[in-house]
Amino acid sequence: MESTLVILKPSTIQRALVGQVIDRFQKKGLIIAGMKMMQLSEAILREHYAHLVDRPFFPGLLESMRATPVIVMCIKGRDAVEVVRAMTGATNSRKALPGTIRGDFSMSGQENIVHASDSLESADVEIRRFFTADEIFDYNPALMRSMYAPDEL
Ligand code: IDP
Ligand code: MG
Repeated sequence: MESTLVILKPSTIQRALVGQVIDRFQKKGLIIAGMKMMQLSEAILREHYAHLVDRPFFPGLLESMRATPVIVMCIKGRDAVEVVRAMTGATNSRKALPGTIRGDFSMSGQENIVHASDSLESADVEIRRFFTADEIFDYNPALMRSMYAPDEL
């Protein structure tokens, strides 16, 4: 099973969409292996968004990601990285397809509801960036056998 990192961004907290977004992941059959609220520091955001620090919108992104605490989630499932990315939709929410989280809940390129890891490699790094080992729980819901065929587990 793969694990991936999701961040419910400050706009999701402000707009009271936390429950609806988490509901989508749970209904899909993804497992919440870790979840907590935290205030992101500039330092952790510079690391997390290292690929964007030189972009003109970066100061605005920093401010936006620090506007309120966020909710960080470690989400587990078969092919979880790809599945969660697909559920998230395109970066610019106006281009994100209807049915995706960004496509359904946002009109913005910046205020786009969730972060989701873009590869297995970044998921591993990002989960360790936001969680300590004892904050990730290794359990399987009782309904696991109804959610997957035996050869998919
Ligand atoms: P992703 O979140 O879809 O992986 P990235 O390119 O990694 O997209 O960008 C990280 C975040 O930076 C985006 O989710 C968005 O909040 C913000 N961002 C990316 N491009 C722009 C832009 O052109 N203007 C404003 N914010 C942007
Ligand atoms: Mg990204």
